[in-house]
Amino acid sequence: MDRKQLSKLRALKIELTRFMMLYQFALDELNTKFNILKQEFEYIHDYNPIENVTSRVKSPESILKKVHKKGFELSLPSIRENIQDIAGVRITCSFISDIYELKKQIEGQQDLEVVEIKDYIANPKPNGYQSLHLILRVPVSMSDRIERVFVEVQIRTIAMDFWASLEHKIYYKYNQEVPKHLVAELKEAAHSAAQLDKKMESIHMEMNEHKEALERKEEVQELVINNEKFRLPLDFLTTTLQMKE
Ligand code: 0O2
Repeated sequence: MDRKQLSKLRALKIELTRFMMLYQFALDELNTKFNILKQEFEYIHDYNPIENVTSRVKSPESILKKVHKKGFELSLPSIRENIQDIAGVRITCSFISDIYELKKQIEGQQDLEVVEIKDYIANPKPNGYQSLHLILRVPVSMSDRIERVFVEVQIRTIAMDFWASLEHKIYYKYNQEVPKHLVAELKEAAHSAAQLDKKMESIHMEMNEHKEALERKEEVQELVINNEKFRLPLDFLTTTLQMKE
């Protein structure tokens, strides 16, 4: 290899590294955002809808595989535009309602652009796969410009995640040709996971209602003044008793 070719290769390596770095920066931005959301929500509502967050940048091999599979042009601009899950975040929540609460919070972030939403919870895939996918454009501030980078965010319950990771392992173990009986069993398992999610959600809601009722009860105090019974909020009593004459 002559010097000219070598320096061309070096330039290509730098370009590719910079390309991949952008996706890691976008993930860093999002991870910070989710961390803030998590802590703020916990502080205000004494509750946290996010159980766990993981992220990854797709390997160059997987990117190339996808480019060939989908028949896209093999160039950086084409990859940047067409492969929208090079950077991926996976979030698990305890309850389905948490997933939609989180979606609302993401949509409310001024600097994030929600490009596409795929709701595989409302419309599960034929194999039973359930998850909420958001394709976002995340602004990344570089020294000389702002890049808007695609990131795929998958939000699902712990039960959905349990199912998806086993299904993924089976799919690869059988080299994508899963025996029919396993396909059927997986579908049944997906149904059971969905039932479990529904049950947990209803228990969670009942617990919340009970908690709210308890709080309401605690807030009201009965007071007898001149043989007359008053039911007064605790707040009112506290502030009244603290009033100076
Ligand atoms: P990996 O290794 O997780 O990144 P496409 O992205 O074009 O192949 P589509 O329809 O555009 O497919 O996107 P979709 O359906 O939103 O799926 C993208 C990702 O969702 C997949 O990425 C998986 O991570 C996950 N996913 C989708 N369907 C299934 C499924 O049936 N089972 C499991 N376990 N995961 C699924 P990758 O690139 O395929 O894989």
